[in-house]
Amino acid sequence: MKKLLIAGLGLAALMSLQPLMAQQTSPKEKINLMHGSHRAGKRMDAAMEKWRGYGLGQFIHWGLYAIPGGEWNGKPYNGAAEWIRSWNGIPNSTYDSLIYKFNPTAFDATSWAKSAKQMGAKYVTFTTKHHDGFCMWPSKYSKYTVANSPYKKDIVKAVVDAYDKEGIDVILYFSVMDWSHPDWRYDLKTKEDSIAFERFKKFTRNQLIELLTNYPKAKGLWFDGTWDKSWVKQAAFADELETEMRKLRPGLIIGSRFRADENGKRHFDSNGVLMGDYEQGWERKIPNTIEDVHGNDWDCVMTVPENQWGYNKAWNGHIKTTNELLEMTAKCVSLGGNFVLNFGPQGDGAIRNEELTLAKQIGDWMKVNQAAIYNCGYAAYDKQDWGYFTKKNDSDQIYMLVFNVPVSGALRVKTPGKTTISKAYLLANAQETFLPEEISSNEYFLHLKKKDHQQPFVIVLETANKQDNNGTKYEKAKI
Ligand code: 2OX
Repeated sequence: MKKLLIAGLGLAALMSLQPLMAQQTSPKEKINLMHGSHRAGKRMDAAMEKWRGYGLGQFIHWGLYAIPGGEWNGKPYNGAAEWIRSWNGIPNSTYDSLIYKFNPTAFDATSWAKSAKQMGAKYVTFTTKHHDGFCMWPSKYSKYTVANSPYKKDIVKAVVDAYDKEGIDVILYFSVMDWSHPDWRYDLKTKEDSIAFERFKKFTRNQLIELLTNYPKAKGLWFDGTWDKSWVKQAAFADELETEMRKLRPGLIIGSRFRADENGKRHFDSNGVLMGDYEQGWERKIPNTIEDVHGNDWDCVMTVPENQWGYNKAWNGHIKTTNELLEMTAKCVSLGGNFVLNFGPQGDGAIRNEELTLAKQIGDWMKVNQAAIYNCGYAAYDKQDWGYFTKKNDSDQIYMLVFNVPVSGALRVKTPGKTTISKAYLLANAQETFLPEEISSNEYFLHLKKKDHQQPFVIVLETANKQDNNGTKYEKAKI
């Protein structure tokens, strides 16, 4: 009997080891996960199709940190302006008393939304609560909110309503990490930490349900501050909360930064499958090839200076130009992603002139060339040095976004498979056509008449399917 029991235990132990051993010998073997990804492949519902077609978005970082604007008592803080509370040069309570100075007399959500619309942004991601914990809406779960500032009014509501009115979708940014909450922990080392963090989890859940309930027009949530061990350990809780939020708001869009699986894997679960609706790892960086995005949806969030999200008076170092930002937009769309440009409004609520000018210039280009950005994605044409190809979703229309004109004035195009070019013309002026010179099988030159261009431009390619012919004049060399 005892022997049998031991043998049984041995077998059970062996069986419980099996998945691990299987994984070691064959990494493709799927592990059973309780809190991994809930889906394989892209979401294909209307809300996500719309998100996929946005192309260009706006990010706004606005909170108490905009008041000091990257300096304290005349001393510059060298980190990102929105991180100034973490600087040991300022006591936390001194920073938190900025709430009494929050009275943005120049704040006008409608003028922000009009500027975003003019730029061509199809969505905005707005900081409802950054790491400092200050809530831009009158949360009933916190005293550290706009309601207790001299301004008093609900900023999130003003932003959601104004952007919605302009036809721009709103995504709510929410930092799980909350420096001002007494129950926030970076890790759970003691029993007290765990008890405090249980309260913090309830608070986080309450705030998220509150946001989704108060602002039903918001299309999604953009999570941040989810990298600390304390939160990474909450796989079951976060999974349940995600399910609850999705039930409350069908179609809700959540990125890959919200939760970890039970092994602490973030963004991609232990089987390498994306968690959430799109990959949220492209912060201030852009993928180089289509392989880098693993067939997933994604967006790239980008700052104008190197790493400043909240308002910083001193924009040091390289400031990205309009053409650079347009090129980033083109590159992102060509690899199936959206490009989201960050704005950091001032403490008084006005957007700085440099940003307004960028928005205007991007918008001027978008007005002429938007067809190559909206509802476009990966074209599956070989990348060429002159720029980027995009393809209209659910159509064969191809766009060539030209950023670098070669000295020869000849733009190389390699068409895939049986595709031929039937028509090529300038998007800005359809009368300006190109006669493609066929230089090889599936390979063409488009010869530009003009080589000096101040701005990137777009050429539209209409394509057709090649008839099967027997043999070709372009024989490959036998080697
Ligand atoms: C970077 C290194 C270590 C710990 C945290 C960061 N971090 C935090 N980087 N970016 C952030 C926040 N995400 C951006 C979208 C901003 O909100 C920035 O403050």
